[in-house]
Amino acid sequence: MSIDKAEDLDTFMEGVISRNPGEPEFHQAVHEVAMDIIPFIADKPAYKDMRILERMTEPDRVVSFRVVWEDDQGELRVNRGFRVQQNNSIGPYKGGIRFHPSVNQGVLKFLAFEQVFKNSLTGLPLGGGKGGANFDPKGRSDDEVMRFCQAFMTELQRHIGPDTDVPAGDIGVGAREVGFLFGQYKRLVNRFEGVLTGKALDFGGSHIRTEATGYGAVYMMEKMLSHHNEHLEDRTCLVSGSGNVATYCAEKLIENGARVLTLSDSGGVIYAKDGITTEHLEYVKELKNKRRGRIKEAADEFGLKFYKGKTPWGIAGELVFPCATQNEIDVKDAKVLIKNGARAVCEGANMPTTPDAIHIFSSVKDLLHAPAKAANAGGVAVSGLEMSQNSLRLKWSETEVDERLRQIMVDIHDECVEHGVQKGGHVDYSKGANIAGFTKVANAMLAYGVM
Ligand code: NDP
Ligand code: 2IT
Repeated sequence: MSIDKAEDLDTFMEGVISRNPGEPEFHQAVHEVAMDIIPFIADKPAYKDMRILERMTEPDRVVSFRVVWEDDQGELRVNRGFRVQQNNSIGPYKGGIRFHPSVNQGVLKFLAFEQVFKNSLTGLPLGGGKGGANFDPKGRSDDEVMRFCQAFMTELQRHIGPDTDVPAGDIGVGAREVGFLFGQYKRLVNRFEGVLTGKALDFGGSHIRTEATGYGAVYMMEKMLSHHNEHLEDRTCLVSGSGNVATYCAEKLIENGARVLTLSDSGGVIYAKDGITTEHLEYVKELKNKRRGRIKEAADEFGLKFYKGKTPWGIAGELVFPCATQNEIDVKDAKVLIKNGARAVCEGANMPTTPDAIHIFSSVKDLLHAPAKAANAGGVAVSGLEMSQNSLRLKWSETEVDERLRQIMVDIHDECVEHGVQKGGHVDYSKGANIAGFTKVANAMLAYGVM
């Protein structure tokens, strides 16, 4: 498809949709970017003539493979694994691995596409990719998860490497899975190298990587508020999810004197009127990472309210942190959040807000909204710092990594302001993030010529 009429978003999207049938999440992610980039490049012929945006929507390659493993009953199981290598113009492909039954090629293509812009925003030399499998770790024993991870890596290893493609965790992939994946890679290639991030501290991991996405989202919120002469202290917060991003987001909020009212999982939401405490949070971490239980058990343990099958969005709170999954806030949720006095939304999860809900948020004057590619970039940023430490064969202190993370989030905030400030001073953080993320990758692609 030609984008001679690059101004025409509809024409551009028709092409994307026809080339990528049956991948609605990918269409959604591309549309959110194209909306800002097509007007931006309208008077920049170099980007238009070299078809930069068109090329960015086409992954460098998509690898799909069979994963066969044996369950505890001795039955053979067959899953499908993927790695989407989206763009390596500014560094090796970099992005997480997701294990969840909803994983398919379209979901991973949306995540890989987003990752390119996010990684560019970090200011580090990181390209974008994403991988995963339609494997459901829920209810599986440690041995089953190990056999699955080993089978998955046996194929994946031929496509990755510390200067080629560096995976990490995402939904369903945490410290346990990264350990199994890294061990199998090391065994197969007979080299100890920084091919995965999110490793444990004992074998090449970085301080603060576990905490980084959640902490980073709070640093972003803190900076958005201070930019508007406000602060975090005493604000009520709604956090969804109870995994890696949600728990460390809640931890940093509590440390800053904010009141976290909720945590959730796919079974429902817990509500603590006086705020989730550090004791509650330590229990939830142990529950989720060791016992692999459900969030309802935390409500039972501490006498908190539990709303089965509900999300946090019906509860009144000022600062909103969706930290579970894509499209978890819809129009109805957005309207209720606004009616209940939401002041700011900071996206810990990837693409957690539906396009219509984003429209509702942006129709509210002064509502602050940090999009995922800016707000949750702290995780991959510290992954980038883990890669640097692995290359140097050094380990930086907790304080040093945390300081670097904080500075990266402040820089991302300021880039969003630079490219997203509107007449009257309102900041369109999504526009700012899209343009800032696009420009670096696009300039590198221009430098390389036709490929
Ligand atoms: P985890 O697997 O640690 O936790 C995921 C949490 O989200 C769980 O509480 C899970 O509940 C809930 N959840 C997942 N899918 C659904 C669903 N379909 N409906 C309702 N709840 C759901 O994952 P992470 O915390 O790592 O990831 C959360 C989000 O943050 C994802 O969007 C991920 O892409 C994004 N992200 C993660 C980064 C990281 O460093 N880990 C970095 C940047 C973004 P249940 O157990 O019931 O499924
Ligand atoms: O969505 C994400 O940024 C991640 N899952 C983390 C990626 C990484 O390489 O650390």
